[in-house]
Amino acid sequence: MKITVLGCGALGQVWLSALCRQGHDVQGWLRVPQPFCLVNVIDEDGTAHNHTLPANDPVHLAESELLLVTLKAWQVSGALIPLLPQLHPDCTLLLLHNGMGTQDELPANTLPILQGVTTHAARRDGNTILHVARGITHIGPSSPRGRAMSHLAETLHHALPDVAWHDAIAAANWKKLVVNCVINPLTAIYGCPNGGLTAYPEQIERLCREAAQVMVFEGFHTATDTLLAYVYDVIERTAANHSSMLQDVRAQRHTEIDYITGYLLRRARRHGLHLPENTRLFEHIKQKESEYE
Ligand code: KPL
Repeated sequence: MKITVLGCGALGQVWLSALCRQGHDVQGWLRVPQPFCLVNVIDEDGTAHNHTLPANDPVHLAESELLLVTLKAWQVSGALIPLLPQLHPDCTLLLLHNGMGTQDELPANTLPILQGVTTHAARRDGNTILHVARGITHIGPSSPRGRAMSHLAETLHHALPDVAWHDAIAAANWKKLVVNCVINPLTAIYGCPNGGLTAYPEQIERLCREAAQVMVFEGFHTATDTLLAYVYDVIERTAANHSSMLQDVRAQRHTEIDYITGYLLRRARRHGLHLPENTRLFEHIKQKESEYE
């Protein structure tokens, strides 16, 4: 299958390497155009995979059947909008990032669009990408034509298992959004690994209570306790991780807060809900970003 991966960061390189090893015709697409991209991934079992792959080839892009977008949420619309006119009308877009709301920033189009969330963990170490934990990628349709693309789950699963297809992906997206609303800002504020958050049970409970209220208004069947159990499960499974927001704040990078807590607050406002605890965290992270030198 002909595939372009937009965003060659840690997760993008893990996918490029996995798809290439599976025999797919893949290229990377970088912000600053390059003829090649170097992919160096070390799997969690220590196996190294080095590839030199084509990059930024407009013919490859125009013939791609899948555009896999692994950028940070705040980079998506800026990078994707100029590419949309160059895509084949049947090219499927798969958006794989933390947070929600990027699709609202895209112009109306008729492409099949899929949205996904993943629990694979990868991080950069110099010029190498460490694939530190295998996980599950949940994907599903978020445009009418996306519904006919379930076969892609199988294709992607063969390259980088596990991939699960969900006809109703919104519920999985919201659960991951809640996890990110709790873990990401709190770890960035307290400067601790995910496991350190067990010291803040009251705050976690308030955050989940507020998120549950919004989810119920959005039409999902959930409750504070269900979300709490899910959040604690992720905290436990990723106890040693440094969340992406903690890493962003430490490196003085733009965070994904606008698409995580910011998205939750925007949806809450539409339902006339006020979320004091989430608002406080949102403002705290915005304050931190404004203090970067
Ligand atoms: O998605 C994550 C992130 O760090 O962005 C979690 C699930 C919190 C894992 O660290």
